[in-house]
Amino acid sequence: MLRRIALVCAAGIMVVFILSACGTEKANQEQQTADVKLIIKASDYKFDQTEYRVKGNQPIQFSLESTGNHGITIDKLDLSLDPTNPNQVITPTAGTYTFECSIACGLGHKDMKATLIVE
Ligand SMILES: [Cu+2]
Repeated sequence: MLRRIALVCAAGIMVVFILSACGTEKANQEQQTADVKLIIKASDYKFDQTEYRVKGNQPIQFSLESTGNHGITIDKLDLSLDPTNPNQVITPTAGTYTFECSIACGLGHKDMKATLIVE
């Protein structure tokens, strides 16, 4: 009887290990890097540029360097950055994408806007 309980426990522990291994793999995929990088700096209450330009149709690593709690979301590009997930690699298609801070960060929040131009 005791042996059976030990076996069931061991099986349960194995399942937990396998599940956590899957989670780690997913997290690693989100931490991709690319040769071409675009760093967007955010602070209270602005981005460091009003306009960012990149050449499209290549993998680009977008990095958010944020002083304070600010984020960027561009739905059309599936891009979503915030202080807990500051890096993402995407291959953007040409276009002009306006974005604003995606986190309600304070009084100047509504002024935090910029444009990404993908050539
Ligand atoms: Cu904000």
